[in-house]
Amino acid sequence: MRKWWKEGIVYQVYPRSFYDSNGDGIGDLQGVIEKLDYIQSLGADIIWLNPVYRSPNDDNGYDISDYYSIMEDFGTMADWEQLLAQMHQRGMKLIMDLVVNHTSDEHPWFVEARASKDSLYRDYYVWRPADGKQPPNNWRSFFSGSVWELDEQTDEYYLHLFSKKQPDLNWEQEEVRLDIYSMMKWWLDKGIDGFRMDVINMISKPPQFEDAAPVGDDGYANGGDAFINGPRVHEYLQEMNQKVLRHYDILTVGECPGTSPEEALKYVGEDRQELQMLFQFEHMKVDRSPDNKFETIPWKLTTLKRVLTKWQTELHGRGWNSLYWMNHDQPRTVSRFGNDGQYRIASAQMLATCNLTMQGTPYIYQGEEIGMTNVHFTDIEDYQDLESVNYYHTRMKLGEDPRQVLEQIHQQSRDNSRTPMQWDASEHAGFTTGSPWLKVNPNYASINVEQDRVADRSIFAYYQQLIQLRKEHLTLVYGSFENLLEEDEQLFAYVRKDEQGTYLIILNFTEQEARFQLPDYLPHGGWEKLLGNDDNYHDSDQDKQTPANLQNMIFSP
Ligand code: ISL
Ligand code: CA
Repeated sequence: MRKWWKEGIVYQVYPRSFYDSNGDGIGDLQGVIEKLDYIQSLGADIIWLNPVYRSPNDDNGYDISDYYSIMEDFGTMADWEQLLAQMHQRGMKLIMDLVVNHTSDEHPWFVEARASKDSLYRDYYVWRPADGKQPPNNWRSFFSGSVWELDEQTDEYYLHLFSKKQPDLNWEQEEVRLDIYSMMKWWLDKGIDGFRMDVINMISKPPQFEDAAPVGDDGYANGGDAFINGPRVHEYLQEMNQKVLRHYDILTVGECPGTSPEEALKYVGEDRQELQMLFQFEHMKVDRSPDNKFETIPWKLTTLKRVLTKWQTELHGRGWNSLYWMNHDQPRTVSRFGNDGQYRIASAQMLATCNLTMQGTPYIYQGEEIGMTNVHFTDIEDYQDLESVNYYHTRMKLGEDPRQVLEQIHQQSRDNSRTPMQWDASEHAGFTTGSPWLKVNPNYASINVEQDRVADRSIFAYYQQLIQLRKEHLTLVYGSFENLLEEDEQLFAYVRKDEQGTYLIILNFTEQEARFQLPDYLPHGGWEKLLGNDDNYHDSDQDKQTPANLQNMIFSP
């Protein structure tokens, strides 16, 4: 069935780093309002806004101390209402981040909860008695160290999968769930158009909290098998759907690390009444060691294609995909999957083509549309992301070489995506007139929105064409997906097809030219090139289309 949230293009705004309207060095809501023309001109019609709620900012807003207020750094509720109104006037939709696996430790619920064992809010969080000096189990937090923190006052440990300033809510407690549902309704009744749900597949933890294996050199183990897609998660989401979601025409996307297509269908299967789509992370793992996200490993195109193809085909007709190369937690797209040197522009365009010609709802992260790259801070002090900073200090304690650890951080740090948006070549890339909260990538003088606009080959303009094409050819949204070259390490070629048409997409992921052989069962000759960035291709070449050097083409017969 056709749906606005299937046909829409999402632009993700990380407000802290997008545009600073008042010179305090921090991006803000008025900054987003000022740049709505920019986002709309790209062709995006939905914005996913990272958390803007009140927060002490231990994890840049993912530690919420009041779900009903706006963070002062970002502005006021009036600013937020103005943003929503202006977006709706333009026919754009606003998706808010929903962070309900945990709150801030400064949230009044937790302040109350930790005050005494008899507090009315005690059971809003997960507590275990202190038995000697050992935490209740050996799970490692996503941000290093134990998932348990001893609360001295009541001599019990509380659970935090993320930082110790992000205590996990206890979803077993019905009052917690009902309070969350009321809060969701409150925002939906203000007129928002959906939620991106932070680590929503981790909200149900088996109460036994058994040790996990294997134990790493830091003394901890990954407890994910227990709490990822935990025992009651679907019960909770069906309840949330019944009580809240089904009463609104909204987009819902669950962030679900560690989820296979089979598991995914339990969340997004059309018969399930849970969510509409989720973010899967399998393609975010192709270049990482399974035990350590900071350990970059060489990746193969065949692996990436296998993962993407599996999601395309297994969800087809049964659930809906979301498509992305990056977000605020991931390295920059061109640096990771393309080439951020000589072929930066060609590869940014090629990767854009891939993201925008598969089945699912495409997400574009701020700066991706101008080919922004990873940053290489040489001093750990320049990194702000607590995941990177904690990792660094943990590895230092284990006696590792600081240069090597910094090199790992260069590749995989979340700050790669969080450096300020590069608007122009003026100081601080035109992001702020003040001093930015996180240093601007030094390459801003050559990579910025202004520069891209006047360049011979504009990435932004290419995105515009691509989005236009997708909107005009709905087969690119709804059609089936067939991977043509499973074993090829250079080309990703696939066919999108339905009653309306057939489309052939050829992408070269390498720096070398590649030869594409049309399979016999596809028409030979008569293909029209709709879009592409390979200037060397001529229509007379029909059977030997050769996308060169990280370039790509889209054809239709
Ligand atoms: O497990 C991962 C990828 O395989 C992680 O990147 C995981 O997705 C991430 O740590 C969860 O992210 C979300 O919740 C965090 C917050 O810091 C991130 O910014 C947010 O996107 C805690 O709220
Ligand atoms: Ca500001």
